[in-house]
Amino acid sequence: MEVTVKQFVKEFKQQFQSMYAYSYEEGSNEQLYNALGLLVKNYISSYWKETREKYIKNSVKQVYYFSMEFLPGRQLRSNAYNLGLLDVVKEGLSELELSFDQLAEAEADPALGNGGLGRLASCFMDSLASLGMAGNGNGIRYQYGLFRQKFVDGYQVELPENWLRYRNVWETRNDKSTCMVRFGGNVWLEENHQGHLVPHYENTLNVLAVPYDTPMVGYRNDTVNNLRLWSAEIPVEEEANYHTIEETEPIKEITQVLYPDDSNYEGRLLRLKQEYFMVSAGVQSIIRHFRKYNVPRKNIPDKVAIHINDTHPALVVPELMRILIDEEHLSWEQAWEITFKTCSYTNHTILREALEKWPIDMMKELLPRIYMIIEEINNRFVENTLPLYGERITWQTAILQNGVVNMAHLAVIGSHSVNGVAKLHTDILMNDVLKDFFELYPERFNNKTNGITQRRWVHLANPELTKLIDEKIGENWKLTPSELKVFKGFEKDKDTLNKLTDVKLKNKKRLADYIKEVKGITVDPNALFDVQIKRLHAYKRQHLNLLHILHRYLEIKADPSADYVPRVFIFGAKAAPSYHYAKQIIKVINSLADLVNNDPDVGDKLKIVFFENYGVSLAEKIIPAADISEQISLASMEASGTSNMKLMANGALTLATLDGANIEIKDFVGEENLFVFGLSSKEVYELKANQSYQARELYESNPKLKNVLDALTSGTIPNLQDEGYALFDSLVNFNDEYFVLKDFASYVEAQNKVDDLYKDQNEWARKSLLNIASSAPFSADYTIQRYADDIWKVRSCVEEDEGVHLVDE
Ligand code: AZC
Repeated sequence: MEVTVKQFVKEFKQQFQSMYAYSYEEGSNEQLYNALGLLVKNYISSYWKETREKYIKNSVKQVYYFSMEFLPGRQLRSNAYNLGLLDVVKEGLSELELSFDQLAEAEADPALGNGGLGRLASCFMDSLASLGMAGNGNGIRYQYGLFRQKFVDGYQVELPENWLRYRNVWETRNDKSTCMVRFGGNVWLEENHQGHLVPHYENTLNVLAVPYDTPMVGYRNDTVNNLRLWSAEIPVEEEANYHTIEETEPIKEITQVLYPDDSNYEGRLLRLKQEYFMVSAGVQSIIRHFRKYNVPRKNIPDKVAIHINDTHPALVVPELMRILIDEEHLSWEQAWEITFKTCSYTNHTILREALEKWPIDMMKELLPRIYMIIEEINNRFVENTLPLYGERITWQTAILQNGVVNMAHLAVIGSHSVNGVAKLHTDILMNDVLKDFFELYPERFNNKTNGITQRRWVHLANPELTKLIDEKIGENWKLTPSELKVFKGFEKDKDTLNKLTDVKLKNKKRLADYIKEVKGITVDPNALFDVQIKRLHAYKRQHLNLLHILHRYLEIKADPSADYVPRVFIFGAKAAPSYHYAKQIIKVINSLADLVNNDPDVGDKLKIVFFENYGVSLAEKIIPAADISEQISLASMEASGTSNMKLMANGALTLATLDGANIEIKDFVGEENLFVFGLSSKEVYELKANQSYQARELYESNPKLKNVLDALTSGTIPNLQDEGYALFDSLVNFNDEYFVLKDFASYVEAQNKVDDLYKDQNEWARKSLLNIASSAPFSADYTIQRYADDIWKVRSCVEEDEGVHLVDE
């Protein structure tokens, strides 16, 4: 978009003054940021309006991505960038002696998700808009995001994340588009005069769903899509029925916090309420919008695709059925045909505890009409399946099983497409987790390997690298990511390799300064920066990393004068508040950090930095500075991973098990350009099947390993209560569920190879360059193109010469 610096400066001053009634020179960073954000939003608004009108005018098919989580990150920089205004804004502000970077830091980072799943949803929103496709997000406007993590004496403490404190300039409250969502009460069906069975409700809890819309700005293509987040309120006409603040709680709490405590019944009930609230409001507003198209209802699947992001929004299936039958008066068969063709589902995990199951009694009480519909879907499914496939398969795939509603089964049965998020993961779904369904519906299953938006994760997070690539191969790769492979041609070019090393060093210096500022730890930017950033979970094996660090520490202590490649181990990870073991791992790493970072024998040879409150903004600081990307989950457990892709795109070398998308990383960059170790998923399956694994035997037979494990309980690590014992017990006495000890030796061996390579900086830079140049297939633009072609059947609405242009992969 065209805005001159002069015009920007003038408009910014006016904007500030109109908001705060004094001059910008007196503004705080938060105020200046708010003014700037609103001004940028003003620039966006005309495109936002035009995009919406264009979609309606051309009767364009819309995708609705239903997700309980979105992790958009800060939006000022990326919005200005995608609009093509970033340089103008920076220049304008510097004329006013203001720093863009400083103002940008004042933006709250909306933590409306737990991790990979929510961030993927946001990368997808960016790609949908950048490809010019009509893609809408649908989710919840949690008043408090995921807890803010602090460490107190090395222990994780959770504080509320009040991200809306200073207002949110990007959102628009849209009172015109509210919906009513009903819970509980009694429902019965009665025939009306046209002979339709219609439901009657009494004593329901009625909740007003208020949408807050946020623009999703496409990259230089004038497209602005919508992310709609719902907030729960008391319906105005019912306000008089509420007499005390306490009475309003059941409504307000629905959108108060992300993932309320699910360790008790009340918490789980609230979660189910949230799911239905978001689903019902979303589906109602889709149907309302669909009417604008003036086409028959049977054509809904030609104009609407609803995507179910993990099982959390799976109630879309019965809710769409409810609306089509109860409100639109279609027959069951007509409604089912529409629903099934409209919905598609992505599975993001094989962890049993994450595959949602709701007690039938709870569902019946909270959502009586929805439960009736689920029961009918189940009955019809059983009726059709039993004669063809027999008892075993039918009962294993039924939706209602042993007193629970199996949400994955509901999602699969109600969707025309089911996908996993990396090749291995999809294979595991087909051959293990959902194998009976694969027998019933092989044609529904497909793989869509995850992706990331290079715009946020490379262009913006790593401007120096971006500049270097531009200098060498031109700027086409920004619009056509596959062009990045041209960069491979520079693998032997001394000048490029030196510059690449320089870029990395600069990024590491910046991170080192930040580490000093927030952690008070001095690290040497020339040391190897080894990064593991992701949720803390036993299957991701941060404790394998921990054991290796402890092993290193013991070696240094035994021989401080030997030649070591200096390393900084960097962690970022939140543990679920009720996940005790994960919190114990955090404590042990923090205590080990205290020991190592203050030991004069160790000095720069080894440092440990565990950042507090890992999230999108912190990731943007860490990733450009990483040398090694730790992707060390037990093979078969990590569905895909996405930090692996971001780190690769920023030139980190991957140290990986053959799990999730690591396998595809290896395939793209070549085995010689990363470090692979550990059991394969096949070996993991075999070990589990024949139950031959004896962790204690490994402990007793490998003296190095024994040494390390004993150090957990010997008092070597200061300031522990029972956390060292807890780790020891789980690994040795409770037979090490995630085969940490089994993979230890090959992990250490791989880590030694990492050191050897780092000594040859030229060779390191060459491999780093090859990783960058091979990362284009992980552009979310390609991933979204595949979803669009294979699942949603939607196309770009912009001219071929505008914005992102995918020729091939
Ligand atoms: C994650 C998977 O664990 C991760 O491997 C994958 O890359 C990511 O989804 C995106 O597909 N799953 C979650 O984050 N799940 C939840 C409930 O947060």
